[in-house]
Amino acid sequence: MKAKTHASCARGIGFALFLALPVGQIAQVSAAPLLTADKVDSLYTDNDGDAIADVGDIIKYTITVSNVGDVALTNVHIRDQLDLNLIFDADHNVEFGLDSLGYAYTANFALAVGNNRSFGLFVEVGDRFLADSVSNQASVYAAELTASVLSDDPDTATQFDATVTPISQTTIPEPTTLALFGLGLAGLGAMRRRKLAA
Ligand SMILES: [Ca+2]
Ligand SMILES: [Ca+2]
Repeated sequence: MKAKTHASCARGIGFALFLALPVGQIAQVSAAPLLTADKVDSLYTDNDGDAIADVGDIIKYTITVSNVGDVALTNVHIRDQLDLNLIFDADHNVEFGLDSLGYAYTANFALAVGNNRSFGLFVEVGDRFLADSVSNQASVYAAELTASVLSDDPDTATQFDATVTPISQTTIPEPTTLALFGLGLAGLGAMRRRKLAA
């Protein structure tokens, strides 16, 4: 007769333990890592004082990550792909870096059960903005989670939705820009005159 393998012995012992355990212990709920991320926009610098973000103004996103599960979270970090017309504000950002793919990101951090942590992300509205709003959404990762979690705009009822910021369309070129534009035209005219004279 063939001898029992170690694996089959282990299975047998395991089955015996399963039978011996009280029902309450068998039904024990497993640990559930869980986090949420709120993303709120605000106008940090409003150059023309119109209370709307427009070219040159700085938007501050405040992203708050909360550990709402029953497991301590490690290697938590935020990644946020910026709209092409938003400029990462190197002067104000201290908690976010920018990678070569255009993602703003935080360093890894730990988050105990029930704790939260907020981060400020500063972006400047670029001068090629054609839309009347800009939409941004962050993703949050943790070693204990099998998938990333999308941020939510807490100002709207929809869950896990992007944060949408209105952008003003009434940007008037500054006098210096107009003056340079005029000089450029004058220079082109002079070049053309020189070519005709040659
Ligand atoms: Ca403004
Ligand atoms: Ca929402």
